[in-house]
Amino acid sequence: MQKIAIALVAMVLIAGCIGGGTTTTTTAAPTTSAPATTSPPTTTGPVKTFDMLITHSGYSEKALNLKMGDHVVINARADTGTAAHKHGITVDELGVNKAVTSEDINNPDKIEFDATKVGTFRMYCGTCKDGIYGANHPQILGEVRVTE
Ligand SMILES: [Cu+2]
Repeated sequence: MQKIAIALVAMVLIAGCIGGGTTTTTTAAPTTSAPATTSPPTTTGPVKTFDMLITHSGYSEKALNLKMGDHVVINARADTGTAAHKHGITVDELGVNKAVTSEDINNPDKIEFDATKVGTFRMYCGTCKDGIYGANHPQILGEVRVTE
C-alpha cells in the first residue's frame, strides 16, 4: 500500500515538473535577439545590395559601383547545375573570397563586406581552384569601383 502511495506522489511530482518545464521554455522564447541582428561590426555607410548570378561565362553584375564606407550585401547564386564548380567572388584588396554554392533564388549565399579602400579592384572567381575545374576554371571577371 505504501509503495503505491509513494509511486502516485512521484508521478504527480514528475507530471508537475514536466508541466512547469514546458511552460517556462515557451515563455523564454520571446525575441531578445532583435538588437543583435541590427548591429553588424562597423557599418558606417549605407547598405548597397546586389543580386548576383554566376554562370560559367560570367557575373550578372559586372561592375559594382560603390562609395567609400558602403556596406555591401551580395545575394549570390550559382547558375542551375553549376554549384559543384564552386564559382565564387574574390576581391583581394577588400578581403572578399567566398564560394557560391546556392542555386536557389529564394535562398542565395550572402556575401557581405565594407568598401574600405578607394580604387578599382578586380573581382574574380578565386574559389574555382578547389572545384572540379581546378586550374582550368573559366575566366569569370568583374570590377569593384570604390570612389570617395
Ligand atoms: Cu568559377
